[in-house]
Order: sequence, then structure tokens, then C-alpha cells
Amino acid sequence: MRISIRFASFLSLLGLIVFTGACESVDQNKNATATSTATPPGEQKLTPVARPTAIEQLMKDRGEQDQAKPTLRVISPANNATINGSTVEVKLDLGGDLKGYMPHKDPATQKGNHIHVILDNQPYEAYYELGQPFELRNVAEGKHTLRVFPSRPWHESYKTEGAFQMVEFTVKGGGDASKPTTTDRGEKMAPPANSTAKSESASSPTPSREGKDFTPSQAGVVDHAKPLLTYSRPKGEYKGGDADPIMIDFWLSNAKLQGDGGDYRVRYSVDGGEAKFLDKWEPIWLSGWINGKHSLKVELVGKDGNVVDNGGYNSTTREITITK
Ligand SMILES: [Cu+2]
Repeated sequence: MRISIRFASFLSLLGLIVFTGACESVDQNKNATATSTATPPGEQKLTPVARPTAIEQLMKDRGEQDQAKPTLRVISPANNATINGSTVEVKLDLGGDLKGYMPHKDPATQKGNHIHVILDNQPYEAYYELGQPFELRNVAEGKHTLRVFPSRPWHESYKTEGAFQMVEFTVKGGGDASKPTTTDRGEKMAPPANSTAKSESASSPTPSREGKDFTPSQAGVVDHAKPLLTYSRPKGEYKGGDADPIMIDFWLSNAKLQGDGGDYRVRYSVDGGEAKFLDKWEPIWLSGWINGKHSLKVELVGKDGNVVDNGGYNSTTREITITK
């Protein structure tokens, strides 16, 4: 009898210990959870999601524009042109079946249709007002490529025939920082490169022109007939509502992806992680980004799984910054 009472109290004591222990461990978990939400989340899991509804709505509001088949012609620089001075004037002729498509930046929203202009394999610059020339400034001496294609306000490119154009040109005298940049007619386009870009915009004779200072860059040896992947998006900084999901978009020349009846695949990886494949030529949207800097590598690979060589342009890594 005594024993059984003792045993019972032992059991209840044991129960108390176990119960207390359980409570403690719950508390510890709580603390652990609280700690990990207070510090930046460490893991990023990206998943492809559908085209955002906000963009679907934009497409509806644009009428037939997304069925347009815009074509571009590069008037300047002419293919294989030699340019004296470090400023390269870009002039484009937009044609084709436009269905209302016209590049223009809405002053209120700072958005609109535009052309993506890519020097060598640099990040693109947006060109909005085709009535005005677009300048590439401080272009380094040597060989260069210029690639252009029409884009929508949310930076998705038109992928129809004739939309994409590429020219090659050579810059002579681009490296002389002590002389002003002039046009071939002697007009002063920019003060000496060593007088900094700030004074350039202040003293520019045509301040309304769109343009962009370029860091030294050289072309690869690009074969116009070979498969070419032109990296377009993402680029730069993404903030707030624009930071998730993020679109991956590119232009393909002379190559069909496996899902489109061809031999090629597009391989991408984020932050040096697992390789993923795209087998259709269309944009994708990835959700699940965490704040901070990220790198994205996009490559065109052949049947053998190797990057198709074309001037080094078929493997591009870009850094983007996300601030949600
Ligand atoms: Cu864009």
C-alpha cells in the first residue's frame, strides 16, 4: 500500500517534470522562432509563378498593342561604321505592324513603351523618344556591338521577327580623356572625359537627349549567323511591389528551344545555386526573393549541355538588388 502511494506520487512527480520539460522546450522554440524572424531570413526559395495580374490588366488596357509586330532598323551607327570620338549616336527606325505601339515615357508614371539598347554585353538602357537621338557616351576605343529590340512598359520584349537588330561598329579616339567628344561634323557632343560626367550634363548643348555614360567595354567576336542569347531582364534595383515576382526575359536569335521544336535550352541559376532550364522562349516570373544583392546567370546551351560560344555573349551574369 505504501509502495503504491509512493509509486503514484513518483508518477505525478515524473509527470510534472515531463510537463515542465515540455513547456520549456515549447518556450525555447518560441524564442528560436522570434529570433529568426528578427534577423534577415537566410533561405530563398524561388518558384515560377503566373504572369502578375497587374500586368494582365495592363495588357487589357493596351488594346491590341501586345499583338503588334514592331520591326527596328538601326540607322546609326551603321553596321561596320567607324566612329571618331567616344560618343555614339543611336538612331532607330521603328516600323512593322505597330497596332498602336509607340515608345514614349509618360511623365506622370515615368513608364511607357521603350526600346532596349545594349552596348556589347552591358545591361541595356531604355530609349523612349525615338524622335530624339540617343547617345552612348564615353565609349571605349575599339570594336563594339549594339543590340536593340522593342519592349513594353514592364520591360518584356517583343519577340517577333525583325524586332531585334544588331550592328557592329568601331570607335576611334574613344580613349582620349583630354579632348572633347565631337560628332563627325565637328559639333561638340561632350567635354573631355576627365572633366567628369556631372559637368557634361550641365554643359551639354542638348540636355533633353537621352543617353548614358558607359564604363569601358569591348565587343566579343560575334557571328551574326550563330545562336545568340541576348540577356535583357532582370537588371538593377527592385523595390517594394516591383520586387516580387521578378521577370526573367531574353532575346533569342538563330536558335529554337527544345519546347519550341529546337535543340537548345536556356539554363539559369540564382546566387550560384541549382541550374534550372527554360525550354520555351517566353518570360518567366520568379517569386520568393529575399532582400539584398543577388546574381543571376543566364546561358544558352546546346544538346551537349555546353554553352554555345558566340563572342562570350551566351553566358551572362548580372547582379540585382532587392528591397521589399
Ligand atoms: Cu525595359
